Amino acid sequence: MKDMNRRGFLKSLAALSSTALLPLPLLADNSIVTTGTNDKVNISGWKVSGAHWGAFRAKVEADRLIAITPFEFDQYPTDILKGIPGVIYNPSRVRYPMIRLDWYKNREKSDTTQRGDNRFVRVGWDEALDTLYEELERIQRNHGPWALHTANVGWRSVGNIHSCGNHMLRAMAMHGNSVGTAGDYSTGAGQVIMPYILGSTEVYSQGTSWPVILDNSKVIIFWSSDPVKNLQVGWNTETHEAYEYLELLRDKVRNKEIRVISVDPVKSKTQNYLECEQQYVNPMTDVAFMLAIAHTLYTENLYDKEFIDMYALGLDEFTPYLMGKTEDMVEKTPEWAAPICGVAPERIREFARLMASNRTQLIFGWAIQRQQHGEQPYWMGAILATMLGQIGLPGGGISYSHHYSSVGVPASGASMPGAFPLNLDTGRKPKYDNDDYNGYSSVIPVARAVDCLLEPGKKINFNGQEVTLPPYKMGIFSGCNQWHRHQDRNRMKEAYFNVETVVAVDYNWTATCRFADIVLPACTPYERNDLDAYGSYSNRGVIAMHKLVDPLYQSRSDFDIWREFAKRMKRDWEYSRQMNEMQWVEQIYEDCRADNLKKDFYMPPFAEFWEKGYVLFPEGDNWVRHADFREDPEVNALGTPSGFIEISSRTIGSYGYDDCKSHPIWMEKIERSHGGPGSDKYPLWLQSVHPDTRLHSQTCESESRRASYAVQGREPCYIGPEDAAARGIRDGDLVRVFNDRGQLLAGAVVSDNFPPGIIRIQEGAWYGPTGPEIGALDTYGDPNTVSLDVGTSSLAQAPSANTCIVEIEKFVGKAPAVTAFGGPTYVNPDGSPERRGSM
Ligand SMILES: Nc1nc2c(c(=O)[nH]1)N[C@H]1C(S)=C(S)[C@@H](COP(=O)(O)OP(=O)(O)OC[C@H]3O[C@@H](n4cnc5c(=O)[nH]c(N)nc54)[C@H](O)[C@@H]3O)O[C@H]1N2
Ligand SMILES: Nc1nc2c(c(=O)[nH]1)N[C@H]1C(S)=C(S)[C@@H](COP(=O)(O)OP(=O)(O)OC[C@H]3O[C@@H](n4cnc5c(=O)[nH]c(N)nc54)[C@H](O)[C@@H]3O)O[C@H]1N2
Ligand SMILES: [Mo]
Repeated sequence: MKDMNRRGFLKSLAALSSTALLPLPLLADNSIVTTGTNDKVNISGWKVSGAHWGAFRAKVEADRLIAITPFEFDQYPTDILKGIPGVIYNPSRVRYPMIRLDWYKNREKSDTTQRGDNRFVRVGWDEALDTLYEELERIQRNHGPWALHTANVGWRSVGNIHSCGNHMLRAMAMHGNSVGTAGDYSTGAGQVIMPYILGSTEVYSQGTSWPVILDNSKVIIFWSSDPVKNLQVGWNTETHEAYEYLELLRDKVRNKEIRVISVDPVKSKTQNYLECEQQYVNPMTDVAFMLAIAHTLYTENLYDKEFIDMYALGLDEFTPYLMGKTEDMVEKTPEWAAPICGVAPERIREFARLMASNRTQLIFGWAIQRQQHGEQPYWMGAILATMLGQIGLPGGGISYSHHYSSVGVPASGASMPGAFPLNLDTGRKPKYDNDDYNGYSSVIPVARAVDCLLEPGKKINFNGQEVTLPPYKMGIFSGCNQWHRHQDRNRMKEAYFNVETVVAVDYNWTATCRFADIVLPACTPYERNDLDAYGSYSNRGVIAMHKLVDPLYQSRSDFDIWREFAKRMKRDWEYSRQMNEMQWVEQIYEDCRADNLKKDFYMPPFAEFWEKGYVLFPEGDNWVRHADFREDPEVNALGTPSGFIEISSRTIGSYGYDDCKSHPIWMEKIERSHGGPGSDKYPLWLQSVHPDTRLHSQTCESESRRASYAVQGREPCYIGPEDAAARGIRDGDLVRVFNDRGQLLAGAVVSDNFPPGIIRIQEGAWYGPTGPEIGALDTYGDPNTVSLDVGTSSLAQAPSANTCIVEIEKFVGKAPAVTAFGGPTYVNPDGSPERRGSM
């Protein structure tokens, strides 16, 4: 199986019966998740469903999920699947509509400092939806659209009909306008800067096909990219097909056919898996490293002048900075960079020579742009690739997406199913058709939502425009966990004192519910019927999402919740277009089928699809990113202002920002470990990368899953042996991680993967403070308790989660119990304990 090439894979797809395969043990064993046996499973009669972390089969008996096993075509299933039973059955489920105690009594005049004390009153659905409706009426009548923030949707579950953000937004759009968001937490800096440089976001673009890379690249640099960890999940139901290529790459590394280097401060999962080289770099200093590489390419004449002449603009405006003739008047030599980035000068030169003398594929991840000045390393990466002159060649150039959603797996070319509409139908207007934002902006950069509450009316720069922050009075969250994803909990608490009403719609009692006023219980994706695209970029097929069990407690699907809400405006018929759940599933399937028929992709009639559970399309052709531009830069001009690669950008320069100039520059950070600002007091860099064990905060609620990685019931905090020894910390100890912004408890895991000065807590750990007050100790280990909430720069205003320094100590004394899980404290309106709710 090891040598299996694409053809082999396709053949095996065809040969598969309804017996599950035993896959290669790259990620997980293929056991029945809930029983742990390794026997082959006879899946006849098992239902099919999908998740961001893969498709699966489920055995259901008497409305109870008994067992799940990976989808028969998934050769590299992930252990995250084991979290699914615990997503449905766990003590943190949102069982009933709930209203926060003091809000229940005083509504918009409630004591907002009590928010987070977790005392809630159980109400019926009608009361909850009536209350929400009255609140929206009040907001639109008394204030207007600037006073409602419909927070951007995050990693809501897969499934095109129930995409919960679409439901919430469509329902809100029927009632009135609101403050929306631009960008996202994932690639906020990258998606704004790259269109100026290479003409598209790059981060969400299909990349050169893996087979092309494997056949042509001689050097591959994974730069802040950990695909073996991060390809476990995808935006749509993930196929995990890219792992096959990583497996082939490992063989090529072993056989010394391809040299792979991981530029990362830590030994990543990918580096460990491929057993490839690591190039250590001090955190947040990659730009200095890259400038010195560029300096070597330039001064040693290793750069491709012809390519630059033909395809790029602005080298002449950049090189004076490189050579120390402008700005700081410092030449960006390897000797200059070494003390900043921690890479020896000779090694920097070797790096430049290695890249220039081989077909080199650069593969950037996203964490490097999730830090202050995160635009700069992306821009510098593009400049290096341009100087190497290999953009558009097979196995050369630069990619910003190969760690994501199986980018690089050749796409089938088939159309994927559409989604439930998030906008109003054509010609329809909101009940309050008011566009007067009172001078405030109607759209804000997503990560500046907390600033709005602390600095109302402030004018900030954003991508060449001016944004005036609206001091909204009400916020609605659905499909995102704001109290996981956003930075700096204590700053958030202070800000939220100024919001009158917060609504959360979720199936699990996350911290976002705890810090809300009205909480509506959605059901999980396993309690409703739906369908999803199989493969986010490969367009591999369409997967049915069979309802596995009925909605638990009083939870309802997002569709049902918002259709019911729309009744309050007598617009439920319009909301649903008079179709029910299964009619929508069928309609969207049939639309997709009709599209594909035109393209000669066969899809069976709906009933047959639903019974079988999936349609798969054959793989498409190999593809090389930017090859068309290379072939003819006039006809296939890039989407940049000039149509060429922009080494310097006059457009960005014209904005006059001092934190994002007309070409990349090295800028010191507000705070930085390894000798940077603030490191005397807080010497450790806290990286909060994406979890190996979860999708963000999802599945953290699964008790069995959590037990498989938690340390003394807390989120792991990874630390290197030297830092641990220096502080008397041993593997398995409870530790307190802190800085001036906050403090948290976590469980130490001592690992050789972490060099001195660097610790890791994976994002998505549920926030569970000892109390609602500012500064309270977080009992489970949410890294955003201590992270920094600043925009990357005036250009993108994106989150800077990875700019964060801390200190850590062994926790002594009696540790407070973990408060993150288990739902609300049920109380009666007089505040006395209510027993019914918790039953
Ligand atoms: N420190 C730090 N912070 C980070 C990051 C980092 O690297 N470091 N990364 C950032 C990034 S890139 C991202 S994308 C964000 C992710 O942030 P989010 O997208 O907010 O994270 P999730 O945990 O996936 O939250 C999804 C929520 O939706 C709920 N949900 C799922 N399905 C449904 C549904 O069908 N209906 C309803 N009503 N609710 C549903 C889930 O229960 C969960 O609470 O985090 C960001 N935050
Ligand atoms: N298993 C799993 N996979 C996921 C997700 C998940 O939650 N779980 N989330 C998905 C989502 S929403 C996103 S946005 C992507 C995130 O994708 P990324 O943002 O690329 O992923 P991270 O895991 O945060 O970090 C990747 C690597 O960057 C390195 N790194 C961090 N800072 C620096 C730096 O300053 N310099 C250098 N050279 N390296 C640095 C880290 O050490 C880590 O090895 O992942 C997706 N995939
Ligand atoms: Mo993300």
